[in-house]
Amino acid sequence: MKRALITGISGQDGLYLGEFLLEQGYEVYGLIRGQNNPRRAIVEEILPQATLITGDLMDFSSLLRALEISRPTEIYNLAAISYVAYSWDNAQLTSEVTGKGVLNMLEAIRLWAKGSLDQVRFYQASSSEMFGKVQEVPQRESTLLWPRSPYGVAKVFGHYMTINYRESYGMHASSGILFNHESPRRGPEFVTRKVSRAVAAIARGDQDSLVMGNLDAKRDWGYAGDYVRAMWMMLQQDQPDDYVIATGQTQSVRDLLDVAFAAAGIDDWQPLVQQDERFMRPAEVDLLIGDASKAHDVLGWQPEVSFEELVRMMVKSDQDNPGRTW
Ligand code: NAP
Ligand code: G4F
Repeated sequence: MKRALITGISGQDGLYLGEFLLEQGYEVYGLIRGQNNPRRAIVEEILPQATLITGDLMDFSSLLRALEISRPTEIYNLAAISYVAYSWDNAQLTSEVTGKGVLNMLEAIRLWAKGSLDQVRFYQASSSEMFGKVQEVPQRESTLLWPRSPYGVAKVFGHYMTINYRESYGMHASSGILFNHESPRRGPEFVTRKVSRAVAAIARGDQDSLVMGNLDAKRDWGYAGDYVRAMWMMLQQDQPDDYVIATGQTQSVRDLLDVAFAAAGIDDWQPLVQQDERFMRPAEVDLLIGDASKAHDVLGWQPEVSFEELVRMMVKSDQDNPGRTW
């Protein structure tokens, strides 16, 4: 039986990946942090067959312990401080977790696996945020990285460290450069979920308006369920590599508002939405659109859910489950 260790199992992607790997017959282990993590109950509800191990990416010995307990053949490093806006206010912490945490995990694997490093495969959750001030449109694996946030800089460190372990130790270490992906389980701090929750609340009459930041930013938004499949596909390849995972379409935050409000039967959202400086960022990533040709050709991966289907799915979920944050 294949055994997988997922860091960040309590996050959006960890929950979908856990479900996917259990369906594939894996024994699934997940790293969960804190002594009384409120998200543990969510993981236990969605993934009752998974075994949870306490640990933190900043605590090297806890990573070694997690490896010893789980003895994984595949490790998916999804844990991170992942909210870009937060990373300016907590730049050092973000660097420690999202950046140096990757090195901690890679080094823990190297020391734990010793002579059997070739028996272990590693996935790193790299990000399109690394492209930042984009130097090419669309962005592909070879596009120059120009991160625009402490989060983006930390992800670049983790990305190159993963490549370095591949080149230095022959480790089967792959990076997925994933563009934005969303779902009804998306954290409420991210723009798609903030909008889907607000639209549902406004349509119910529980909220009057919505305060937003930059409406002109464009993102390549896909569905998280499609993207975790790509992570797994990368680790099934004979050779490790880096892959862009994206839909190849881009929409603005304004487009997101169009589709989300229309899904609730509201055609004119302009009077309901205000903009405020407090949601603007010190430096913005204006345009992301990915070229996932390599993933299509080598992995045979294709996204299955369109942007419109995704947004409608999220609004419906928030209408059906008022108050739920995951
Ligand atoms: P998420 O929902 O924010 O989940 C982040 C996970 O990391 C949570 O399980 C969180 O645990 C855990 N975590 C945070 N700090 C930790 C620490 N010090 N030690 C151990 N675990 C820690 O993120 P996501 O959307 O699932 O994304 C998964 C990964 O993909 C992240 O690395 C993210 O940066 C990256 N990524 C995401 C996207 C996207 O659009 N979703 C795109 C590209 C890359 P708690 O539940 O305890 O907070
Ligand atoms: O949903 P967001 O916060 O996601 P962002 O910054 O693109 O980052 C997400 O995707 C990355 C992949 O590229 C991941 F690596 C990262 O972990 C995370 O999952 O913001 C999207 C856009 C931004 O341009 C932001 O300025 O929406 C704009 N926006 C406008 N008003 C807002 C708001 N974002 C948020 N969160 N809240 C607003 O009110």
